[in-house]
Amino acid sequence: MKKILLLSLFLFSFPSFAAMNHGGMIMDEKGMIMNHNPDKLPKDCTEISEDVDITIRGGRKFAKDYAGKMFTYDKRDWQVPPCARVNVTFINEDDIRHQFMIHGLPGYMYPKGMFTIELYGKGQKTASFIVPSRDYTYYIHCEVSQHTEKGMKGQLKVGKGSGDLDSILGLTPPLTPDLYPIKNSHYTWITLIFSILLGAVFIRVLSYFLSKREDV
Ligand SMILES: [Cu+2]
Repeated sequence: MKKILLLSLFLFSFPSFAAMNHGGMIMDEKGMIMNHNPDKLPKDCTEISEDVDITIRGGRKFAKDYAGKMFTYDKRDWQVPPCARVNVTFINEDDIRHQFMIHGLPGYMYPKGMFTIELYGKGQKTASFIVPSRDYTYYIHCEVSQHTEKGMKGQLKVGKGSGDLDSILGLTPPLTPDLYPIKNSHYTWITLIFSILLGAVFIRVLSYFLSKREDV
């Protein structure tokens, strides 16, 4: 009886006991949060300077104005003060998996320097991370295969940041742009002249037959 009481106390002490918490990972049937950190301060911060709430949407529809791109976020550039607590609400508007993944955070607090919110389909999740004090530009992306290349990339500047990252839609050009060069040889010119001549002959023949019809 005592054991059951203890067990139920243990279970109900968690707000969501259906979700599993493995180390820095919180998972359920809708998605996953990695390295949620609402209170642990980076070594170089004495206190949380500010709470910054960010709502970010991800999906196909936000990329429709960008040629050759398929997915992106509704906004791709943020700036927060040093030592801010960033509360991210990530909304996935697609029926496929998307992530909000930020890299370069201190490894002693965030394993592999990452903080991630992942949604397996339409839905939303909120989690927090606290940024260090130095001016730096953090890389944000969706790691699902080809999604970064197809437009799902952004940046978060802490303080003044450390410059802009490349290939952010509407902000910076790609490092290696897609090029489709056409190699013109003398065959190109021969084909072009031949096509023009053929077109001229066709027009002459057509006008001849039309004038004959008018004569009748
Ligand atoms: Cu994605």
